[in-house]
Amino acid sequence: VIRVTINGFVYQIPSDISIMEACEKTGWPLPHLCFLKDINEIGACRVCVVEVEGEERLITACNNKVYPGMVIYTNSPRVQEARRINLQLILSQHDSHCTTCPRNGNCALQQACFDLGIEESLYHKEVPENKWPQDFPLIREESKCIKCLRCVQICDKIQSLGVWDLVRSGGRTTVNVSGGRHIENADCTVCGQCVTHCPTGALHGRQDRKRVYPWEKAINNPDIVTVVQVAPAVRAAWGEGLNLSRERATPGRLAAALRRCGFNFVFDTNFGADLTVMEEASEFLKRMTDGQKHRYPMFTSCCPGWVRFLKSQYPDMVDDLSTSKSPQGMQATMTKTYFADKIGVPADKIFSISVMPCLAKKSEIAIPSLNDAGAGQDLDVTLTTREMIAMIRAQNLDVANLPEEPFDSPLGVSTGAGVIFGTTGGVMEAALRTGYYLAAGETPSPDTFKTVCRTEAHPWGEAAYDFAGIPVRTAVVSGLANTRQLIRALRRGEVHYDFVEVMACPGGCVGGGGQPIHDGEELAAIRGRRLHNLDRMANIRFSHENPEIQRLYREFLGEPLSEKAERYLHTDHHQ
Ligand code: HC0
Ligand code: SF4
Repeated sequence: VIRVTINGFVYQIPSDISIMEACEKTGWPLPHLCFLKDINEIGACRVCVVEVEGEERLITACNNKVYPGMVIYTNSPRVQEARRINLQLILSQHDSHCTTCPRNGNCALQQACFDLGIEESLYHKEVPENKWPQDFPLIREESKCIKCLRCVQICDKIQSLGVWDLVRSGGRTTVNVSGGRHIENADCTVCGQCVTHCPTGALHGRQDRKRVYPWEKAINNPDIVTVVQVAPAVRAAWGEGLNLSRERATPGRLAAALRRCGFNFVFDTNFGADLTVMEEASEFLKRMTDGQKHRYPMFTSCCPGWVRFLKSQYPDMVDDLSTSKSPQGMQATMTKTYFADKIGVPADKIFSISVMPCLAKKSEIAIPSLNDAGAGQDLDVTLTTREMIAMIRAQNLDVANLPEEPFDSPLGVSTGAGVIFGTTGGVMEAALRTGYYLAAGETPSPDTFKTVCRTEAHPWGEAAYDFAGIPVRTAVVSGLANTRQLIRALRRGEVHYDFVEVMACPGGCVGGGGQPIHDGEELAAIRGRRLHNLDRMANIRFSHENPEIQRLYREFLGEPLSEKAERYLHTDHHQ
């Protein structure tokens, strides 16, 4: 413990922490744009500068440590003036058309300028026009980039991909796709972690709301039936963007809000998750008993960021991906086959939309081999949680006081197993619950397969079980740098598993690239707990006990892995 003085007050603080941390701990948080704890501590934006007695120059707080007896001023006139000048320099290269920016109202630069009383941009010059391909799900606007390098570091350190890099030099230095590549050829997984860590609107998702509205196109078109499905992780975060308390932001209120946006049917991707469990657990058991020796485990395939990663980084392992489609994909195909038959509407008159916490899902729906219903794409549009929030806001609804309503049936009834898909380890836990039942013929306690947290030894979690005489070794990982370590260990033969769940985004979909953004604050763990609570409160906690799933097999699919199930619910990842 050391003694420091901040703004005239004396504090005892731990030694060996940064000035930034010391100020935060003592109630003097500093403004910053580029700082991301443990990931980007480079002092590039110079907005966190402080004055330190005895030092001639102002010092960046994020990458300098405290020392005993240090005397710090966080808000002196000199500090304030320097911050304003630094912001003016950033603004000189920034396209400040805030009203049409996707980050309007949620932008660290906008906030810092407002807080520091910047009323006009002093040195503004025209910024270059955007040349980015507008059909890619992830969009970069050079004119909004403040060169904070967060995207470079997130992609490199957390996702091990290095899609972004600094290019050009001097005053023309900026960030772009590394190695002079085009984004389409840069092995980008479209996980969107760069988007959720960008302080401004320089990186954002492709906006697809205009494909659902204007109204005459899909919503309110009397010739078209609109169907929306909502992913598990969306319910854990949607309230954040609408200022709803946790108690108010229930799945039932979300269903009610979507109904008032004009969708004819509001379905739950959790139903699709239950269906994925049925197929994937059956596929896994078949693999475990097929008499063949498998060098690698079976990998889950529901995260399109992870699937893109495997295809580009380790193409020889693609055969070890589960052939089961993602819940989004299964739900979509059932919507335009089974459900279309039920309501007597041809598939090409159904406009099907999903709301996902994810950007990569926007690319998943365009993969030809996932479209099996025979009427164009099984899903027409995928919106992110952020786009859905904007859509609800556009209705001017009093969301907090909406009644809670059920999802529509038959693709809206789901279980606690489905809802935990949205958080790391949940797919595995849900699949093991049903897998055990299928193998042993008896239902275990739903809490038997709580995932083991990652250990000191590995950046992934592992657990082993006995399925009526079949030993089952499992691992769970999220974040692609962690995943790369796991895959290297598998390839070197250091670890052996039978079934592995991978999610590209740290914490799973709850931390997905389409979720509400809280500058630098990681909410995946809190949102994950919300999903586990929903599971605990659910009446049914096993996918195979979902009555609507049982009915779907009875009326349409036969049984898991039947010829029909293979045709509609499985895919060939090589296509
Ligand atoms: Fe996910 Fe999913 S859990 S990938 O994260 O499996 O996006 O929430 O919808 O499809 O269910 C995302 C979330 C999903 C799918 C589900 C899976
Ligand atoms: Fe998308 Fe979820 Fe995968 Fe992230 S973890 S890329 S949000 S599916």
